[in-house]
Amino acid sequence: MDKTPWWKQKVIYQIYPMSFCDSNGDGIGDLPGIISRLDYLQQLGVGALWLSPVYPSPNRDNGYDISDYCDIHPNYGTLADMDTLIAEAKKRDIRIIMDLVINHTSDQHRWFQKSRRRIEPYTDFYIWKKGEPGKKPSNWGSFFGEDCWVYDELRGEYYLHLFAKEQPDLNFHNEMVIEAIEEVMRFWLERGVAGFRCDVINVIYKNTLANGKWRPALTGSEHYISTEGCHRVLHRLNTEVLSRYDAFTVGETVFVTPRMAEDLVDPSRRELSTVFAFEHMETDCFKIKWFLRKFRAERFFACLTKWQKALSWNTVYLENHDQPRSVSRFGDDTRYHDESAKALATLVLTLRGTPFLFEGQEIGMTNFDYTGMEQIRDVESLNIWNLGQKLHLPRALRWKMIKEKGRDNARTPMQWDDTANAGFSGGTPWLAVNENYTRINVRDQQQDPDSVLNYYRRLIALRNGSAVLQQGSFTELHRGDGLYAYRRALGEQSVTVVINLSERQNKNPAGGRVLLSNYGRTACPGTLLPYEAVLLVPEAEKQPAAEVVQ
Ligand code: TEU
Ligand code: CA
Repeated sequence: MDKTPWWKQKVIYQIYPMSFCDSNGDGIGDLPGIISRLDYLQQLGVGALWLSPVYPSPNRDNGYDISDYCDIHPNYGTLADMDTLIAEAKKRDIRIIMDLVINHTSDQHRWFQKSRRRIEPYTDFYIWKKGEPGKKPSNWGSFFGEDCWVYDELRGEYYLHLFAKEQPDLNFHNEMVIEAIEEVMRFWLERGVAGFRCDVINVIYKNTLANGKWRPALTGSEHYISTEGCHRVLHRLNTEVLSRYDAFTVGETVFVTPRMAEDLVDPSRRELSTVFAFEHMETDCFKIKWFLRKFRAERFFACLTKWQKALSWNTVYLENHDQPRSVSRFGDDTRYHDESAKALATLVLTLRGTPFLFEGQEIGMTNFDYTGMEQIRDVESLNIWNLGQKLHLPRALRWKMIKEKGRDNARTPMQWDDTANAGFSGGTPWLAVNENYTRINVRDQQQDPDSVLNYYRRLIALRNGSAVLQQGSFTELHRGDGLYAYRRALGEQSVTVVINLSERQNKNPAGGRVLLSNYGRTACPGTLLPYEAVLLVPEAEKQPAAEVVQ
C-alpha cells in the first residue's frame, strides 16, 4: 500500500476569499462564490484549497485579525455554507485547509476585550507589560513598520503587537491559551477540514520582552524567532490534536534558515508537516522587502537549489497574498507574458516538494496597475507609505516601493472573463480590477489550447500522474545566464527540466525526448528561446515517466 501522504502527491491552491468570486454583488468574494467555481478547480487538477481567513474579523488586516475563531464572517456566508463547501469539494476529491492565525487575535476578540478588563480567565491571555504612558516597555519594532507597544487606558498597561496595533499578540506562556487554541483546531477538524496553514507560526513564543539588539527593522526578533518554547507548543498541538485527525499543517515561518526549518518539519519531532520559507522571496531585496534590489535569476536559482538540497521536504511557491505577482516579478509581464508565466509554471510544478499556487497565477495575472495611493487598501502599504513620509524618503522612491512590493498587487479580483469587473462581481469590487482583464482572463484561456491556463492544466496532470515528479530526488545540472537545469530521478526513471528565465537565447545543456514544452516543441531544442522551458526524458526510456498530456 502506498503510504505517501496525500500532501506529497497533490498540488494545493490558495484562495483569497475576498477576491475570488462574489455571488451576491456586494463587491466581496464569498463561500457560495467559491462553491460555484469548484468545477473549474477540479478541472485545473488541484487536490486541496487553502482559504485565507474567512472568520469574523473587523478586516483591519483582511481577516488576519480574527475576532471569532469558530464562525464565518457574514461577508463570506455562514457555517452552513462552509459545511457545503467542505462536502462539495470532497465530492471532487479536493480537501479544505483553513488559515489559522494564532500569534495574535483582533483587538475586537472577546478574549482581548475581557483581558483589558482583567476578567478571568482572560487576564493573562495577551502580552501585557507595565509602563508609563509615553515610555515604551522595550525597543522592539513591528512587521508593519510601527513600534509594537500600545498603551491601553482601560487596563493601564501596554500590550504587545508584532503586526498592526489592532492585532494584539497572544501569550503562549499561558497554558489556557494553548488549550483554547486546541479547542479551535478540534472545532474545524471535526467539521471535516484537512488541516491548517499556520500564520507566522515561528514567532508565537517570546522568550523575554527585554530590549533587542538594534536592527534596521524588527529589533527584538532574536527573542522570538523559532524559540524552544515555540517547538514545545507545536509538538503539543501535534500530539494532542493534529495527529489524531491525521491533519496536514504548513507553517508560515519568517526568517528561518534551512536548519531551523528542518527542525520544524522533521517527522520524528512531530511538529509541522511542512513550512513556507521565505529566502527565495528575499532574493530581490536586502533582507527586508522594502530595501529593493534588482532581481537576478542566478541568485534566485542558487537559493532554490540550497533549499532543495537542505530540506527533507519543501513547499514550492512563487506567489501568495503577501507577494507581488510572479510573472511581473521574476518574468516579463509585457513582452513575454505567456512564455514567462509558463516558464514559472514549469518551475513551481517540477521542483521537489508540495507546490502551492495562488489564485490567478494559473492565468498569469500581473501586478496591480494602480496609479495612486488612494487605490491602495492594504494596512501594511499604508503604514509603510506614512513611515516613509516621516523619514523624508523621496515620494518617487516610496511609490516605487509600494508599486513593486505592496501586497495589493496580488489581491486584485480574480479575472474570470471580459465582462464588467472581470466577472468577479455584479457590484463594485472592494479593490479595483486590473484593467488587463480583457486580455488576461479564465474564459478566453479556457478556449485557447496554448494558453497559460491550459499549460498549467497539462503540467498539473503530468505531475499528478508522475511518481518521479512527486517523489524523485533533485540534482542541479546547470545554473547560469538565466538558465536553470535539474534532474528529478526515481529508480530507473528520470525527468530533466530546463528553464531559460531570461530574454536571451541560451544553449540547451541537456538532451532527450520532449515530454512537455512551453513553446509547443516536439523535438529537443539545441537553443532555448526567451523564457523557454522544456521537460525531457531519456530517449531510450521505454516506459516514459508520464505520457505527454495534450
Ligand atoms: O504574514 C506574515 C509576514 O511576515 C509577511 O509576509 C507580511 O505579510 C509582510 O509582508 C511583512 O513585511 C502573515 C500573513 O500572511 C499576512 O497576510 C498577515 O498580514 C500577517 O501574517 C499577520 O497576520
Ligand atoms: Ca459577496
